[in-house]
This record gives sequence, structure tokens and C-alpha cells, in this order.
Amino acid sequence: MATQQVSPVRVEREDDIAFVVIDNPPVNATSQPVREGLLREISALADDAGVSTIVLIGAGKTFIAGADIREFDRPLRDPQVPAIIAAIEKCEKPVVAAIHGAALGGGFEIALACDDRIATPDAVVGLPEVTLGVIPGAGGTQRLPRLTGVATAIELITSGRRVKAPEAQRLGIIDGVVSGDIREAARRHARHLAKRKRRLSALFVPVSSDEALKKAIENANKGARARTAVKEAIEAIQNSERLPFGEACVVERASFQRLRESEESAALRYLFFAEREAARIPDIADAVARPIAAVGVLGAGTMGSGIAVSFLDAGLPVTLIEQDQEALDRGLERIHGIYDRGVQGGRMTSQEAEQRLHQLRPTLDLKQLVQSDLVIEAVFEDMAIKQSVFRELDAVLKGGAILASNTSYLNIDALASVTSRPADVLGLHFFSPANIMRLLEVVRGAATAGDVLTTALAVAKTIRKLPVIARVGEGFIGNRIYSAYRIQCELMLEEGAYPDEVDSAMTAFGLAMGPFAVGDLSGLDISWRTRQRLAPTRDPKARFPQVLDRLCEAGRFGQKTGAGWYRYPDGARRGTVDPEVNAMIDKVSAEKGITRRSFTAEEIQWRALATMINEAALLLAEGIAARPSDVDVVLVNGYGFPPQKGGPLFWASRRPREQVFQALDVLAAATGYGFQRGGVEGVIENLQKRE
Ligand code: 3H9
Repeated sequence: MATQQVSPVRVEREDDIAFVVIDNPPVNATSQPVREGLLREISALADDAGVSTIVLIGAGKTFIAGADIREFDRPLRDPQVPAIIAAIEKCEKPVVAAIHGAALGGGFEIALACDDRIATPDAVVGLPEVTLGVIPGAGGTQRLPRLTGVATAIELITSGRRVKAPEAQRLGIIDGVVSGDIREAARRHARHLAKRKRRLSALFVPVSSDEALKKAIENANKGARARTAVKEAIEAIQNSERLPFGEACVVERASFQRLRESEESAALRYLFFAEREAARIPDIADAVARPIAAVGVLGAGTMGSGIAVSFLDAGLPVTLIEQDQEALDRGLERIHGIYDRGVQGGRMTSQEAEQRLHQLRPTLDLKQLVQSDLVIEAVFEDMAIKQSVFRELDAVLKGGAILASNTSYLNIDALASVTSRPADVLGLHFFSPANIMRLLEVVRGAATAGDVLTTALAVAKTIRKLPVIARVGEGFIGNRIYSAYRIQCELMLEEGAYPDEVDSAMTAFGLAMGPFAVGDLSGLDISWRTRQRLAPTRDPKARFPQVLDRLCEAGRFGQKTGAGWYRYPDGARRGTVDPEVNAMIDKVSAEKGITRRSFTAEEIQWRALATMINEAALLLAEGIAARPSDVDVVLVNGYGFPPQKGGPLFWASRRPREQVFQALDVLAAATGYGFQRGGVEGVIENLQKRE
């Protein structure tokens, strides 16, 4: 017997008010059956003499999160959202959007087609399409400016910002903030509407000042994640003043459809799902998180201070420990500085800053950690020092407390082994600045318990980080790939390239910074120390670049010493090419008997990317990362890889196979003895299968 499909859209009547309920878990996305149901019900209610007002409302935790982006890989099936919107506008009865949770993208466009929008105080509204590489495709670029003016619409649409209900009301994009039950509030609201229709399509666009418009466009183009979508969004929004409404909607829709099929949008959608998948660990799905009510941070340096701020921002009390008063004072100064800048920059009120600082307990006494449920160590990156800290912590902490290390390279199992609680030990690798960067590598040791990992994932959510699980291995996921990439870039220097050529090739590809500028910013001494630590295990017959050692031997540690790969005269933040470094590079080439040759930007890019791809395949085979998409999430969110390219593995999966394999051959030949080739073919196939 055929089972009848239940529609995700139903109508519930209360006297002459009809509630159209969208019930499509988890987020009420406008999948095809939702679109079909909405069109059917709205058209029927428009002709129903017993109905005076229609209320659109979401079941579950949200209104409508937008289009179902899983459908974007294929041609969209009818009916489309613009048809629903046309039905709402055609209907002579008032239609109210009753918003709780989120009204985003196509969901907010449907709300904008309604005659009134009310929302609960914690609801968010917005048009985040550009963050997915598209522009609003159902009139959002035309209706929003009719409420806010073009300048504000550009700000909102090109940032994709989610606006909380009270601000949305101030901006005039919703009509009321209501407390209590949303359905009850909608019922009350509907009673007052009589027969009022208010079609935004019929309004004029309020004038924005030239200055506001110029500023909005300038800001939009600054550091945009998806440049093509931002450019087209600005055009479309400006059309609201240039073209008749209907014509502008046709142009908007065409741009949306074109962008939907672009590689840039596919990459951003891939990352959207990859980021959510990264936090899933199949073999511990049932583990229950331990409660975390108090946190300890050991070490008040740059990392420790940033980590402390991440927890304070989430409202958790933090005990901050240092060895001596001077170091503790410096840490406190750093933390106060972060909050002072937050207040000055308008990101929080001074009262909020005070509340957060009130939760900070600085002390020199390790015993003060006895009540902490989670302690994160952020001391000097040295195994012996960290092991001794772990021994001391183990003796002080209560049973069940979790002990985490913020190490960026070291072996978590070796740290766990010096404690009596290896199952409660894991790595929490934050990225600098720790209070800002979203990425968090959660390092699973051989003995780490399932509920400890689940707790780490829950903590990550509380402090609004993006967790990716890694297994133990030198540099985990990110630093392992980044080290291989940097070393390969240094080998190119010895063969004939110069630092500025490599850096500009990589920024032209889309990386936020080139490897040498990054090195100077983070300090070359860190890599130098790591290299010294690993030297005994390195095969002397394998190629290894030498220039970095020479720079460090000459005291050039990067920006902080005024010189590294570049020169930084008078505390400059941007380096200038230093002929002395180029001469050092030439000398190393000569010593090694290498005849220098020139490199094209494309050659540099392919070799660098092939290195990342190959190293990723190796670490996937070792089980350091669970999925190819986890690698991409790490590189995009922690290492400045351009999100619109999806990460090195997604990017490779979209290139012709022969080109990728040829680049791997070039890499293998250039690296020579000891080169290990990863199973890139399998990784790419795995990714292509997902699509
Ligand atoms: C658009 O609308 C274009 C239009 O202009 C075109 C014309 C019509 N589709 O984030 P969560 C899944 S573009 C499919 O963990 P939260 C998500 O993968 C769209 N699936 O929950 C996850 O699945 P799983 C514009 C989606 O409570 C589950 O839902 N809209 C979609 O932390 C829970 O998600 C957006 O960009 C989707 N659109 O946050 C909004 N959204 O459990 C994107 C979510 O299998 N969504 N899923 O991993 C969000 O921002 C958040 O999901 C939201 C809830 C704030 C709604």
C-alpha cells in the first residue's frame, strides 16, 4: 500500500485567523514540498471567505532558515519562492510573518513579502546569501532597500549579518518585538490589522546620502568572503532605485541562478556543511558531556590571555594562573586591553566589560584550581615544562576535572602519560588571537574518554568556536600541513624564487598572507626551535631548506626584531624586501650547487598547493583527520585559505585530474629523496562522491 506523504505545511484555524504552519525540521528550510505546500495553502486561503487574516509561523525552534541549500547543486524544482511571494502579494487579505528563532535568506524574503512582521526578542533576521556565494533570489535586494534605503541594505546584505529583533525594529525591517508565546502574540496582532495590506513592492526607496552610500560600498568590498556575490549584490540593490520593481527582480533572479551554479558558491556551501560535520564523532555519539561551570587557564601569555577571554565572554568564571606576579600583571594588562578596545570599538558596553572581568580570578596559587572542571595549560611550548605542569595539575585537580593542553605540535599522549588520569586529558589547540579565531583543534589522545571529547565539543559551542577533531601527530592537522607547505616554499627559494615572489603568488591565489609574511608575523624562532627539536629524527639524505636557520642565527626573528624574511624599519607592520636576505638566499643556493632559475606565479601556486594536498592525503591515511572536509575546514578557518575556494582538497577535486597529478609529479621530483606520496586519488574521489 502506498503511504501518503504528509505535507510539511498545514493550516490551523482559529476563528477567522488562519495559521499557516511550516513544519520541516530541523530548520524549516523551504525545500520543494514546503514551497508546494505554501503556495497551495496561501492560494486557497486567499479565496476563503471565512478567513480575514493569514499568519505564517514556524513549528519547532525557528521560523524559516531560508532555501534548502542541499537543493542548490541541481536545477531547482517548481514552484519557486518568487511564486509564493507573488501569491502573498496578490492575496487581498493581510498576511503576518510571526518570527521566532531565525528568518534568514528566502525565509526573510517571504517575511518581507508579508504585510507585517513581528518577532520575539531573541529572533534574528537577515539575508546571509552572500556568505554562500549567491545573492538573495526572491526580491530581498528590492524589498529591503524600500524599508532601509540603499546604503543600509548594502551593509546588511553584503555582510550577511544576522540582526537581532530589537535592532531590526529600530531599522524598520520588522514592525514589532513581542514577548511571550509567538502564536499568542500573532493572534493579538492579527486582530488589529483589519484589512490592511502593505506591499513593500509598491513603496519608494528612501534616499541614502552619497556619503553613506560610498561608505557602505567601500566597507562591502573590504575583505569580502565571496567577492563576486558581493559585487553582484551591490548592483542588484542599486537597481532598486534604477529599475522598475518587476524588472529589477528579474535581474536579481538571473544573478542568483548564475551564482548558484558557480564554483565559489559550491565551495561555500560545501564549507557550510563541512563545518557542521566536523564536530561529529561517530564512535562517541552516545557519550554525555560533563558539566563545566568553572575553568582554569594556566599561563597568562598571549595565548593564555586570549583563551581566558573566550571563556569570560561566554560568562564562565576563569581562574588565571601565572608563576610570578610580574607575568600575571602583564596578562591582566593584556586582558584589560582586549576589553578596553572592545568598549572603544562599540562591540560591548563598559558595563558588559566589567561584568566579564568580574568573573576573572587571577592568582599565583595553583591550589585555587581545585574547583575547576576544565583546566587549559598554555605555558611555554616545551615537552619537559609541560609535563612538569601536568604532574602538578594532576595532583591539585579534583577527580573528573579535564586537563587540556593548548600545544600546537606536541604529543598529547606523552603529556597524558605523566598524569594519573590519561582518560581526562586532551588537546585544545586555539589559534591566535584566541578570543577571535573561531577554529579549535580538539586533539584526541589514545586514552581520551568519549565523554571528555563530548564535553570539549559542548565547551566549543559555548565559547562559539568551531571544533575539528584531530588525532595525535606532530602539528595535528593544521600545523602539519602548514609546515610542509612552508618548507616547500623555502625549497623554492633555494631553487630561484625570492620571498616576495612566493608571497605575492600565494596572495594572488587568495590566501590572506603569504608564508613568509606569516612567518615574520608569528616569529621565526618558533619554527627554528621546532626544527632543532626534530633535527635528530630527520634523514640527513633528504633535502631540507637552510635559509631560515641563517636568518635566526643572525637574530632575525621577524617583525618583533625589526627583521626576518623582510625588513621592518621603525616598527613598520608591512615588510619591505631586504637585499641582504636575497643575498643570503643566493649564497645558500650556491653552497648547495643549485643553479637558480625563475618561477612563474602559477608554478609557485601549484607546487605549494600540491604540497598541502599531498600532506593532507598522508595525514588522512594515518587517521590524524577523520575526513577530507575536516582538513579544508582547518585550512580555511585557521590558516587564511580563501573560503571561496573551499579549502585545498575541495579546490583540487574541482581541477582536471591530470593537472593535479602532474603537479604532484613535479613536487615529487623537486623534493627528491624521501618524498612520500599520499593517496590523493582516493581523497579526491571521496570528495567528489559527496557532491
Ligand atoms: C537562500 O535562502 C537563498 C534565497 O534567497 C533564494 C531564493 C529563495 N539548508 O546550524 P545548525 C541544517 S540561501 C539545508 O547546526 P543551529 C544543518 O546542516 C539560505 N540545511 O543549527 C544542520 O543539519 P545537521 C540562507 C540546513 O540551531 C541542521 O540544519 N540561509 C540549512 O545552530 C541544524 O543546523 C542561511 O544561510 C539550510 N538553509 O542554527 C541560514 N540551514 O543536523 C543557514 C541549516 O544534519 N542556517 N541546515 O548537521 C543557519 O544559519 C543555522 O542553521 C540556523 C540554526 C541559525 C538557522
